Amino acid sequence: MSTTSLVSPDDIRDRFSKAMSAMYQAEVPQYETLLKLVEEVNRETLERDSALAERLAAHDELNRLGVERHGAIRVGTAEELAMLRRLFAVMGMHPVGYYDLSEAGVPVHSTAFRPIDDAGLSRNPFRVFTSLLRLELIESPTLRERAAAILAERDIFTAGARELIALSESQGGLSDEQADRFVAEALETFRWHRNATVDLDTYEALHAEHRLIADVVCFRGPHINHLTPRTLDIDEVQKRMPAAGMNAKDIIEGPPRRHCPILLRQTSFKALEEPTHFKGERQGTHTARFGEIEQRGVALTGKGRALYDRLLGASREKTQGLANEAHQQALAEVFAEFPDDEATLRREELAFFEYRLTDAGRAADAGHETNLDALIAQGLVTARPITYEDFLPVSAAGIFQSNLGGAQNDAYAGHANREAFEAALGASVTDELALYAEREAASKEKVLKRLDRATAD
Ligand code: OOG
Ligand code: NI
Repeated sequence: MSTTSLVSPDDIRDRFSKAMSAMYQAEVPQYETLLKLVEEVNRETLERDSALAERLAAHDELNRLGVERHGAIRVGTAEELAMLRRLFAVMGMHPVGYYDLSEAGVPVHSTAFRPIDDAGLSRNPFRVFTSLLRLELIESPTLRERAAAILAERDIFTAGARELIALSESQGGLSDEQADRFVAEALETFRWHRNATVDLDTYEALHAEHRLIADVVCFRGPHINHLTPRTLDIDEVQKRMPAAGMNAKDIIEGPPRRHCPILLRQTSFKALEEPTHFKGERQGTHTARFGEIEQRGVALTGKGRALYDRLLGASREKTQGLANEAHQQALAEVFAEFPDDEATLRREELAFFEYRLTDAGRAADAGHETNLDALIAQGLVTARPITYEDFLPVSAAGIFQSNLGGAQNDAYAGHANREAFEAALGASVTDELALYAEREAASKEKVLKRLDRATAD
């Protein structure tokens, strides 16, 4: 019998996200400025909107408002991706969703490693958007082979990280001391290295094909390229970024500002030029790392998502070339068609909700309806929007592009290949819609069972 007591994967993820945040603030001081700005706007928003403050407090959200919501990395080979899957699993983070970015002219496909269950999400929702470079989309065989050869030379994991991952797998978790060591070792994979592994000419050749290829191929590891805190008012932070010295991305990605927020809105400060040493004693710069903020709303059903995609598509022509404020206004006009009250979103099955008993519902006794609408009308049950925990491919493409100097290559488009991604990952990715649907169904069943049992009590 083992005498080691194991810490929960959620706890390891919490330690890891905090260590990543400290490391990134030290590496990219402008990110620390962004965190301060977000904190300031969040504080002012809560002071202004006491209903929001109360709702967040009731949902136990206030104490983790300051923790980062996500980060992103890009890797070069199937082996790296497969090992990352095992590394993230130690922290209760599993691959959810498949994102094809080739459609947007970026030669990668991606998933998000994230906690899946309610307890994990509410403990610390930190997730990592992880992209795999698709060398097969590089047209020049010489360049493709050169890139593959450079990548074959590196090991992005420390020996200690590899040992602790294997140990976690064999003993079913890590002890407190092992977890601390694991976090320190894992952090090394995500650290910035100012020494490139190639000479400047090689860097420039890869950069000319696509800036992202140079970013993935020319360094010792997949440096974390951004972290993203949660803001309660993304429009306000966007507005204040320039005065705080940040070069803000032109527009906020995602849906417009609404009464009932849906999905995910994001913006960022643009990637900074960082001094880089190349082999052969040459100095240069590399531009990859930025800071982002996000504001999340309710998860949409397949039907709601189809409506979102249609309206976003319809807005494209109208918003083309507009500055943020005019862009937001045009977007809002197109999205007027999307119902903006919780009752309609629920009734029309556009969004996912979690059902709970009210105090009256918990005290209820005999024979109740099994119709949820009736139970809600009677004040026995409430429906609460389920937060969207994933990403949006069009928004992700916008974030990629704003940090790649607008470069894109249409020749990459039309190459979704989920099978190849899963083969590289060594596992299948979970379907995000199925996760929300399961949560909604489970909450419905629990509520109805309880009211049913109340009749027998
Ligand atoms: C990832 C960009 C996508 C998001 O929030 O949509 C992303 C990257 O630049 O590597 O992080
Ligand atoms: Ni991001």
